[in-house]
Amino acid sequence: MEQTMRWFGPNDPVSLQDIRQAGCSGVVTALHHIPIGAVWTTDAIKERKKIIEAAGLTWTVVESLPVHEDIKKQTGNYQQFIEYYKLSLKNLSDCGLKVVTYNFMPVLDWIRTDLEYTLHDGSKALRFEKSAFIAFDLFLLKRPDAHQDYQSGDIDKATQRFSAMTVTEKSTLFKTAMLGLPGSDEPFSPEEILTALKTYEGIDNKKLKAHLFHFLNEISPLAASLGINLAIHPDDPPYSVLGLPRIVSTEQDLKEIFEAVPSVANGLCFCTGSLGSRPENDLPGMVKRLGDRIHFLHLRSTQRDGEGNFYEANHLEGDANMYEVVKEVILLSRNKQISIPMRPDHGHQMLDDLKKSTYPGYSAIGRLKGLAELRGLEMGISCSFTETGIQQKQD
Ligand code: CS2
Ligand code: MN
Repeated sequence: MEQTMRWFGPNDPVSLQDIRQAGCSGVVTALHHIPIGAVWTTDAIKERKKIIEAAGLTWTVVESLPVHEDIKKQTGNYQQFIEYYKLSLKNLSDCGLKVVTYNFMPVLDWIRTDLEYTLHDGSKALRFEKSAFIAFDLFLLKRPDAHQDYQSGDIDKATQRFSAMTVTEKSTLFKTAMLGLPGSDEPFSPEEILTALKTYEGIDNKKLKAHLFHFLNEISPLAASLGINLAIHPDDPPYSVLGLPRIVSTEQDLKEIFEAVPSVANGLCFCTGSLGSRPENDLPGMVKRLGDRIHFLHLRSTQRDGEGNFYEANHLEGDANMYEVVKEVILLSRNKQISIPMRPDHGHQMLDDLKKSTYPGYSAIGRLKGLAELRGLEMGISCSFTETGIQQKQD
């Protein structure tokens, strides 16, 4: 695996020097200052590339080239936005970029209810708590008809949970749930969210899938001809939230996406954290079966409970069987003679970083720890394979 870390650009409190010292050869970044939908010019791309290379690193993966909401809904000038997307891909390829990550989640990216969930050792993790989220939806956002999406037992639990919260806890929950987009510290306002949610009325999973397939049919041939691999990021969490459709949550979803556009350029960012918070997703099996389309890896683990809650665990602990995942990745890499870019996706806020303010999940030390553990795991498995003469992928 090629080791990388995410860098949010020149305003990121974690520097390129930090990332280099963590042992990375590459960074994963995006031009967050360019409005969603606008073309990334070669000048802007080159400028960013120059900064990264001056620090002795490579810009390995674009994360993300965001997809405009009009493309997801097929409203307004969506065909024009698809053309802009193609232009950005062409410009990225002209500058030597080869892997482009994106997602197709309506309105919001990831959702958590707690950014400071304190673990037994005092470090902090991101957490999703079902009752708190339902309480947010029903009593803070006050989404019309939200109660129809929940079972009465869950509503009772959320009601109790909410009445036990202090005013400060309510306001923190509100800000956290509305954060939505990594790379921005600007939460949405409730009015903005409610208006955006309304624009998805009439768009169910089937329709959103058709819109994704149209988009992929448009961009994949170009990506293939440019030598760019597209990597769709799964939904986080991998199920419907706030009544919105979600279509990149299961192995079946991914199979349909790959069948709809058979080109290998139409691929996946295999995020074990997002997919792993849904118990039926068999992560090592998915690497085995979908391996040809995996162009980028996000490695992290979540710890679920039986109640629909999860928190982000240490990279080698929690529910993801990281040993089996990394073993499958190594077999895949040997078989295909490639090195897939990987980054530790999130890390705990710990040690000196507890005093600092960074993008949620993206402090330096927790990610460094995750990366170091994953790198050790990879080396151990690789060496044991070499000793036992395992070279090729098994059935
Ligand atoms: C990331 C995603 O921070 C994260 O959880 O893994 O937000 C990811 O960058 C996007 O969904 C990709 O478009
Ligand atoms: Mn991820």
